[in-house]
Amino acid sequence: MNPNAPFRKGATTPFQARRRWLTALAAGAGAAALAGCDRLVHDERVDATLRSAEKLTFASQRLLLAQQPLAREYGERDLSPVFRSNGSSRPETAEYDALLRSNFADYRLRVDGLVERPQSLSLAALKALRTRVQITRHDCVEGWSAIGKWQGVPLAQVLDLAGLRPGARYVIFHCADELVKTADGSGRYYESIDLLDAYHPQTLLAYGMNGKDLPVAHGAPLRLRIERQLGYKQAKYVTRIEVADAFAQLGGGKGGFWEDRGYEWYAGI
Ligand SMILES: Nc1nc2c(c(=O)[nH]1)N[C@H]1C(S)=C(S)[C@@H](COP(=O)(O)O)O[C@H]1N2
Ligand SMILES: [Mo]
Repeated sequence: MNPNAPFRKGATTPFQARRRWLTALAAGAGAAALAGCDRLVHDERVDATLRSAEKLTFASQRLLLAQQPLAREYGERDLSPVFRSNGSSRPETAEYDALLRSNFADYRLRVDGLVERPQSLSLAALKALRTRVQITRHDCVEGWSAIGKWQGVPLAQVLDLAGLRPGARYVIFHCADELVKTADGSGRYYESIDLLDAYHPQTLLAYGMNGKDLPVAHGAPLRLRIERQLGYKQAKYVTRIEVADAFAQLGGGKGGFWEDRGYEWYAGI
């Protein structure tokens, strides 16, 4: 069995599980279209036709994208000799300084919101969960790329620990840094993704980079890797994960620090 398979509960095949789940996600609107897609989806010509059909719902389009789910993975020899840091390179708060001094022994990842069992996880607890290593290319919207090796726990594992409650649709990442210094904290970095990307097998909470602990400049002790989207979605310095039914209530209402400043929420590569 593929240990990275996102759906492996009971006797249900991954395909059935995904269909049921996506059908629920479509909340009725796209359900009819989805039922049709399931029968046709293995035919590439049909895929192409469907992809171009404007009347498809968002959920059905995501079902098609799920047919080519993995971002490309590379080999050790492809690793970039230099992987630059971008945005914040160190949160400038007393709390973060204290965490750094203890080498993150006192760090806790909070998981709350629409979950059955809110969590407060130490780095050791996160490292004790299933681990995954992947070598992928990071693409920043500013026009640079770099290939790095990431080690971390699949976000799906952490979400399963907490257990999603009905109504859960988004996973919001709260970060320790303020990219823009403000009096009211509105410059704090945050991001959000939907459940399809949250349960993607390459979506990790990474604590390791290129075979070492995640460096401060790259988001220590924990950062998101979501490999089919652009650099600004890869939230660094994650301190809290909130499961929610919406993100309009947060920040500028667009789902992320850069989204609030005009960037796309879905930053597909
Ligand atoms: N918390 C936080 N996460 C962040 C940023 C940031 O400034 N703060 N910058 C984003 C951008 S635009 C990019 S390209 C990547 C850069 O990751 P790196 O520093 O590991 O290269 O982090 C993203 N995640
Ligand atoms: Mo970026």
